[in-house]
Amino acid sequence: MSETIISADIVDKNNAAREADLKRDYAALGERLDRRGIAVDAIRDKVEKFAVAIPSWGVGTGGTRFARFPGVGEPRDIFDRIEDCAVIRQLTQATPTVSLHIPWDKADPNRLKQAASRFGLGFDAMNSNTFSDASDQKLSYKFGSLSHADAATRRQAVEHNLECIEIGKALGSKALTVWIGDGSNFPGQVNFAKAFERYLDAMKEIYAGLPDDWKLFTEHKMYEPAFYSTVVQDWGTNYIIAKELGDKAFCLVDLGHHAPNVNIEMIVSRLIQFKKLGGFHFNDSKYGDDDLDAGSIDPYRLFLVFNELVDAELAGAEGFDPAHMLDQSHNVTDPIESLMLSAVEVQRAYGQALLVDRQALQAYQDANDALMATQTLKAAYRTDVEPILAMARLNTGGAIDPVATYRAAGYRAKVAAERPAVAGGGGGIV
Ligand SMILES: [Mn+2]
Repeated sequence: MSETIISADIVDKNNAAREADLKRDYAALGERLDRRGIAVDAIRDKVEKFAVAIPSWGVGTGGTRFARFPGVGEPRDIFDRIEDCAVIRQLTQATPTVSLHIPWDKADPNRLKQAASRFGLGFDAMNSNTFSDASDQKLSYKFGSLSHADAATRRQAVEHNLECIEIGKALGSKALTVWIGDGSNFPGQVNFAKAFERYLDAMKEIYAGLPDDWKLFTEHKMYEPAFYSTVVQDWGTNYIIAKELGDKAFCLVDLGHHAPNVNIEMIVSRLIQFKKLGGFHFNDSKYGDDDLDAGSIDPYRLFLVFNELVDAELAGAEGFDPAHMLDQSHNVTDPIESLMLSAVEVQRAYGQALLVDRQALQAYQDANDALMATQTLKAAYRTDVEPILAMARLNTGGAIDPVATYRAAGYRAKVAAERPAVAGGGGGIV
């Protein structure tokens, strides 16, 4: 039995105050879904099994390009970060794993394992960092890492990624996510083809160090920190990388890493069709890589992404097992509250996508009935699945209302007293 951080009494008391209403809402929704031939309990069972990983860096306050305004009780190290992740897990029951970032989370692997298993947490994908310089680093990544013109700098970046794999092996992780900041700010600064060739050669060395049961995720990003070109710019480049490297290499889609108005759900469909969808960094954006909370700006887009995922899941697409991770930055909210709500939003999109009448949809598609086809999606999207999500949390020991319960528990005030404010600190967001 794993330990919990928020006392069970507080969770029970908060649930008891909401349980009768929830049961009525759940029964009413069940009746409505029954008329559509959908068993509410079957949807709830699937939602209960849905999981999304918390990025360790997400529990700290992020910064803007201009300033960082730390919150109170911010985690001081990875062990504090694990405790914050345990709170998110306890109240949502949707986030059983933590995704670590090296070197920010570097610590004795045995201690890390112990700290996580205390709260029943596991480790998701490892994340390497060659987009900033560590204090003890010999060569700088100012002008790139895996694609750097200098062989010794590329070697250092490769070694760092191999070290991430070694740490991950000790922790029971099964994947490495690589995102690089390499690119250029000026036309002519970098030779596109040569930089990509150097990157591919470096990635082949990393891939060679990957255990057989691991996956390698590469993350594309259109711009930032490089503002003219990036080496891994878009999903097409990412697909080429995954094809060049081999069967264990997959593309990771961060929802904020595309040009405005790009049809991300179609990219998702393509990657599924050609067996190269590795997983997601969920977040939301209005303009660029804003790293806002999942579903906060365009929840319909999140639903449409999940519509593709559920379509593949129900079709039993071979080898289809995408990793779900959050990747967001918090400047004006409590990161724990934002991460809990984002986990729930991702779960909500999954629940709504499970309600799509796929038989009807296909019939409308075949009949070229555009209006009814799109209304079929809308009917699922318009359904308020909150009672299903809340019932899934109640059934699995979570909170019917995670944020209200978290606030009632006074966790932030408690850790503010235990964790003195520190100047600066990590919190880069990729
Ligand atoms: Mn990301």
